[in-house]
Amino acid sequence: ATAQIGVTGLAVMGSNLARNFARHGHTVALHNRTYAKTEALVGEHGHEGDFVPAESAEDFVAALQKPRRIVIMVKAGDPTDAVIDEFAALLEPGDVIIDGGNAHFADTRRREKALREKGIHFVGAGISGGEEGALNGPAIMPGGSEESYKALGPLLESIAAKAEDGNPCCVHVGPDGAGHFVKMVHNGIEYADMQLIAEAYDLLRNVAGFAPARIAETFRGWNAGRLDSYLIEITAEVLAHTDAATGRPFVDVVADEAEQKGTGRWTVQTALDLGTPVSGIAEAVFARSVSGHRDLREAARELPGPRRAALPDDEAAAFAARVEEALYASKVVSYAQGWNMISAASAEYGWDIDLGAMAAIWRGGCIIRAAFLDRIRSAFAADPALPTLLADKGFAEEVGRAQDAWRSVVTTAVAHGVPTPGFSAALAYYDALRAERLPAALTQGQRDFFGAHTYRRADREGSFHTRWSGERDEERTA
Ligand code: NBP
Repeated sequence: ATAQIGVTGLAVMGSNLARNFARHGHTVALHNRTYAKTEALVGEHGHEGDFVPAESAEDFVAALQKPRRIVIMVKAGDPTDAVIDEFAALLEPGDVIIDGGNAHFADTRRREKALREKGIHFVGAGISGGEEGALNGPAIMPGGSEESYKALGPLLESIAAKAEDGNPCCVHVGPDGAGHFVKMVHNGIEYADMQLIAEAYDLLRNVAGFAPARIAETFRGWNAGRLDSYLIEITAEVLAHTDAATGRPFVDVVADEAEQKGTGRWTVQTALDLGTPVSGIAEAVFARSVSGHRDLREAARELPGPRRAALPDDEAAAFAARVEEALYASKVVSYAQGWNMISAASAEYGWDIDLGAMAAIWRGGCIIRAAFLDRIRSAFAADPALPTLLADKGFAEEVGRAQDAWRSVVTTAVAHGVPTPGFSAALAYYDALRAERLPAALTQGQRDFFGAHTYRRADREGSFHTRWSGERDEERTA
């Protein structure tokens, strides 16, 4: 046995990860259900490093040094279960199975428990960065036991992206499903980021009246400042692109119906179960969903509303600067919500996740990589128990300074009939957190009225009910 690691499932992600391991000097055993893919990989890229192609699962396992480390990169869901079962039968206690696919964290918890009973370590590893990241350095979020990380950490860290300070974008997140959980929230935050950027574009197009090429320039400018990030950078590229067939801006020839593969939806479903408000992510998921309802949009096309008229040129540039502030403030809110969700899950499942470390490993390799994440890392370094990012002194000051512009942008959007669910929901969350009193008191009164659900009083302890249908006197119920 010569291989330090094995990869099974050699579609685009698995092939690229295998090549990444090999390029870093590891001997990599290769396996795929359809052997032709294994042969093709060795044929095309065999010169990049030491590969041990195996036709059968048995040969693959035999090629691996102990403890055996097998990365599974097959389709999420049933195929992953089938492949786990196939290999678990061939492994010994102490061996490690890594699922690098996009599994739901609840599946990872189930699989980890089943394999732990056999003495096999199961590591659900979130891998972000797409095909390019898999080959040149992804952000890696492995869950599982401490012991499994000892056997695996150095290998994963060697192929992970490196942040600007040289540290690998890979850290042991926590037990069982913790890795896939944070990967899911990463994707949810990615949805929110993309929605906020889309709203900024819509405002620059339909309120400021900028053409796509000018918006691309605006985003390039923003990318040199505090919004510096992969997503802003590629936004400028997409907006600057011209469709070869028509000569029109590319963004104008693409159907305006956004699709999704499901991790945003999982994030929102899970947030509902955990009781953590991630309104930025939810609005982003719903905005994609609204865009896809061609039937509803056709039926409502003629409804009255303001005509979209561009601002005069001298006002447009000042408006664009305010959009940058609104985008930044809304982004801080959606990250605050995402971190709040990770913190809640960590407490719920006993994962003990280092919140600052998540920001540190997302600085490189992954889709939400951004200079901004270093600020989040420092915020948690200064106060590991920070209840919300909005309470960090630096973020509080910045968002405070942006809030006039933020309110003005949302007001302008409403007046012009441009939908900004992300900007608006973020502002509503900010105002809800800072409110001295919320109308939730009235909600409690209504609940007590129709359902005797009781309420607590602000001025004394206990649970109370008002006899609404009688004398309206109050009784203490607990
Ligand atoms: P796919 O998700 O398209 O899966 C194709 C692979 O699964 C092939 O190797 C195929 O083998 C194998 N497979 C299937 Br399908 N059913 C199988 C079964 N019953 N038994 C054994 N093997 C089976 O590949 P991918 O796009 O490379 O993604 C791999 C994983 O990584 C997925 O979970 C995906 O969600 C995740 N991911 C993808 C990206 C991305 O950017 N694409 C990013 C991050 C994570 P065959 O060759 O014999 O058909």
